[in-house]
Amino acid sequence: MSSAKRKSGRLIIVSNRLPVSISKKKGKLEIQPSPGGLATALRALHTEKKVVFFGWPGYIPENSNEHKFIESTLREEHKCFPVFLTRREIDKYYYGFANRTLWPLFHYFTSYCTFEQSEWEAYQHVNQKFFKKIIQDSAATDTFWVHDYHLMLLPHLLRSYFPQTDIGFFLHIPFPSSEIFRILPWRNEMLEGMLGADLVGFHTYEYARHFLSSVLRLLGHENEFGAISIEDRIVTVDNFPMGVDAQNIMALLREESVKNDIKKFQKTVGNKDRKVILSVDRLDYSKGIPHRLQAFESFLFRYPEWREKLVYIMLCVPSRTKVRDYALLKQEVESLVGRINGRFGNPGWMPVHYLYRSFPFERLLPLYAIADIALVTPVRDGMNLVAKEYVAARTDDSGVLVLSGTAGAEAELGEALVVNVYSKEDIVEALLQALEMSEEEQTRRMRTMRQRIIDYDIHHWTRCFISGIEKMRDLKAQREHQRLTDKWKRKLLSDYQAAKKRLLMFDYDGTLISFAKKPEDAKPDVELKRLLLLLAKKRKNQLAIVSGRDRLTMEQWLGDISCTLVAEHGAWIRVDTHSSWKAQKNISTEWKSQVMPILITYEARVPGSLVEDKEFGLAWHYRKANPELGEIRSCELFDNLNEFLANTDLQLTHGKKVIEVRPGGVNKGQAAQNLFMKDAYDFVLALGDDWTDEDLFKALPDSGYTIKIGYGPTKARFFLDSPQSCRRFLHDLTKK
Ligand code: ADQ
Repeated sequence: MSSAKRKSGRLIIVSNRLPVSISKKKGKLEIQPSPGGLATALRALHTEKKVVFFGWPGYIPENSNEHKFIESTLREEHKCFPVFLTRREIDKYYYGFANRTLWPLFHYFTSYCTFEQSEWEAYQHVNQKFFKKIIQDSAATDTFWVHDYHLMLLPHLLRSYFPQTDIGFFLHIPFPSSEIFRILPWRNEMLEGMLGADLVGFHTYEYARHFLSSVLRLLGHENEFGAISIEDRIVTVDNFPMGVDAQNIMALLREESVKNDIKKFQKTVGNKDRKVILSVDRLDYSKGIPHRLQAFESFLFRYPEWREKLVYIMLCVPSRTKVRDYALLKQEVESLVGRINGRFGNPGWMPVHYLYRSFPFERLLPLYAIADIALVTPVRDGMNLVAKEYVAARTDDSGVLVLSGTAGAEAELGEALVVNVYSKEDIVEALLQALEMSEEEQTRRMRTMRQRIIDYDIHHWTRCFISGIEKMRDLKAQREHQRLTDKWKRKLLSDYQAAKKRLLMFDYDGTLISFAKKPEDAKPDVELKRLLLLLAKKRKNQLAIVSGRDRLTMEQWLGDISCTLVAEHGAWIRVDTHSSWKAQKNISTEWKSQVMPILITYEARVPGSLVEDKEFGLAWHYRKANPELGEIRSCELFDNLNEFLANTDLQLTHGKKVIEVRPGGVNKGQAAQNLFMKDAYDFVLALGDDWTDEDLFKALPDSGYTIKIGYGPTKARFFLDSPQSCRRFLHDLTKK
């Protein structure tokens, strides 16, 4: 059983708003479900045991009695721990930084962004406030799942208080490209905040990619298949497309009251002579409402034969009404609706039915059920649950979804009619296509989408994310097990002391010395030379430096130490100071003239990169290049060379910021084995950082001490976190 399954703490969900909200009507406090996509998701978790929620209840208590009453009612009846905010905090943090800075920026509306120092300070302060409230009522054994752009600093705050605790973060809105993100003056703080989590989730692969690219460019952290090593932790970044509660939607559709509403609507708005087009949104500029209305107007103008044969029901739920841009949007939408109805309507037909209010979900469903077309055309949307709810509600597989390509949902709903919301033409033609679509084609498209929505529903989403956190927990436990703790270090040193003959094999770059921008700058310093000389001098020790470097450099830098030098990953060996270099086998170098021009092309294309010409190998280094360009080009070069070298016995490796080509059969493992066979060693130690050192670790017996410097998957028995820790460890060895 994984450690995850054994864990006994609670799951703590933290979001700006609780799944329920408080309001006061006629002097009486009322509790209602909160609006919006995130609240919908949280409600699905509500029934889970051992889940509790922290968030703002949407209300400012008028006195301490109300405060106490709300606190105890929410806690006891709804598993909710309210974080109360003041009017000023709501203005500056919620309406300010969250909704005038982050929301527009992350949705690519840069011209709507404000960058106010006081709002940023309020954002930091409220994240702190959440943190302080949470730690009062939680423990290190709990698992934390923090949601959305309001609380991006919280994972880091929790991490500094609970270093080992499991923390997940999910962003419900898009993560923009790094070109956009880096406009934010406090960009590094935001990234560091998110990276406090073990698992960072997004709706789509694209958002995850954008995030990884910002982390690389701004903080310099590389990733390997979405795993970022930060000091002694690993943060995994992945995509978890959120679903809807499809089973619940289908069950509600079977309820009498919903069926009655469907019948009623069929008689009034949608009958067989009149098609229904539906849209459901929060009134937000990211939802593309004016674009859609303008396209609808063009449609009525261009295709007069459709007038009176359709009706557009446009539901808008009020949102962020205190933000100026939202108030302006409301005016714009209302004036467009008025214009269309005035221009095309008549006493018996109103083209647009505009409803500006929130509906209980049971009242929304009949509309999904009767709508022939759902027109979901956000300009930019993290996911868009409305599109998925519509599909889930089409239990007879009829209906057409028109969906913009800039909604996250598009990645999963390719059978929809996908439009570019900025092209009026596109929407007009998609509307026509939808209205004229045959029943067979509707069924074909809808059935596929519906099955997907059923399979990948909201429960699947929560399960996947939580099991992602559990995997991280297991990984942490495994890494903890591999840490070279003081206890293990004592055991190693005592075995070292007791041994009669010891073989010590050390990689050079990234192990004995930190990486330098240029390979020639990583010369051994005085301290390193002293440590190596001391270790080599001990009678019982056989010291070997096993490197990918060329033999000339090794000779110049380390030639005076009485040890074995292995160069070019094992192609060359110099047994001791009195011997000369020997090639391990008869190696041809004819291939180099063919590979070199390819590497030179990349050297020219990637400023800062350079080609190293070794005797038996060639390497292209890109440590000094722009990290992102280097990563992209290195993958491209690797693919090119892979094909080019397919039928040769050359081997291609992608190490740390380097791509190398060298003859087959030459590797550090082979070299280690040759050394190991030479004598009867009763203590073997290997230190390395790169994956070329994995060959070395694999070649050694299980009783050997193998230590990886840095983190990441490894065959080594232990970890040390950096070349600096490695130095300290060498000091300890010299003292024995
Ligand atoms: P939202 O921007 O709120 O969510 P969306 O995903 O479409 O957008 O969710 C809206 C939810 O509100 C739906 O469940 C819908 O049924 C409900 N709703 C909309 N209009 C309503 C009305 N008039 N009355 C009642 N209910 C209404 C944010 C992100 C999205 C992301 C979600 C979830 O902006 O991109 O999909 O979070 O991660």
